[in-house]
Amino acid sequence: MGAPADRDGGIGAAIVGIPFDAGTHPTRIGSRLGPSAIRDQSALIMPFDPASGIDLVEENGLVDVGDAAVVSGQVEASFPNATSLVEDVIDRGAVPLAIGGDGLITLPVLRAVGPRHDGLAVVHIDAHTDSYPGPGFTTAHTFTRAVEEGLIDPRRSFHIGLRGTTYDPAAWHHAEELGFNLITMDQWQQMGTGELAALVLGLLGQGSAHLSFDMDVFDPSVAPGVCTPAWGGVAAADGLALIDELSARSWVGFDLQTVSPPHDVGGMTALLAGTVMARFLLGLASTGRI
Ligand SMILES: [Mn+2]
Repeated sequence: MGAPADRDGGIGAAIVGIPFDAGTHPTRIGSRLGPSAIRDQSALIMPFDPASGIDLVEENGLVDVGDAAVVSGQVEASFPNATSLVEDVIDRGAVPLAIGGDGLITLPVLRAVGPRHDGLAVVHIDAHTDSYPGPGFTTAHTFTRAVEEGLIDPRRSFHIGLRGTTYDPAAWHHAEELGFNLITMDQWQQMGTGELAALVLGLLGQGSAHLSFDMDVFDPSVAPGVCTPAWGGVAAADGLALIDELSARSWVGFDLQTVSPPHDVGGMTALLAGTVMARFLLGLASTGRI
């Protein structure tokens, strides 16, 4: 998309690559290649939005600070570097836009964002809760660890788009026990995107919030290149419409994960991921946040 690595005069939003996956998925490894694939496809996303008149790169200080120094599967060696790079851009006054990587990359991002905002809410859009019971660092435990570490307030946080099968019968129940608000894909489709966005924005109120986006919330027919596909997801237009509705408020952080280039078709999942990010940025820019 032509975002520079740095610029004079301050930065508004900063892309941070976290090319890390836990390596624990039984069959589909590849999201460590996600950041480079999204950058490649972002050549198709032009910086100027004719509908709003916004130029994302020139007028809003978008930069791409590159990738954190991480090694897939090595949590202890990698996460401090990812957290540190996100902290750097926050300290420069920018909204961090982290790109993974698998769903576990949200944890080092929240370790940077959470301590700067009391009672941080997370709106997690995903087919899965990633809030399973039990110890360890896998993509199923990202938000369990985030709650235990006191990084977020689960009672102001959401998992949106839940569906599909699970290996643990307690998966959804455990997320509710932690305090999260759960909205299944069935509920999303019944209430419609506008009503869903109003519900979420109403609970968030004026408090600090972070948006975490797993590409598998989309149906595999539009986003095949993800770590854990689940049929019955949203169409591209509906997912982008939710981003449009939600992005028109102040957000203190953003991450997007699970693009898996070896499973993609013609780069279309990576292009959709870049488009989600661009639409999120347009929302921030329309509110004057960046
Ligand atoms: Mn997921």
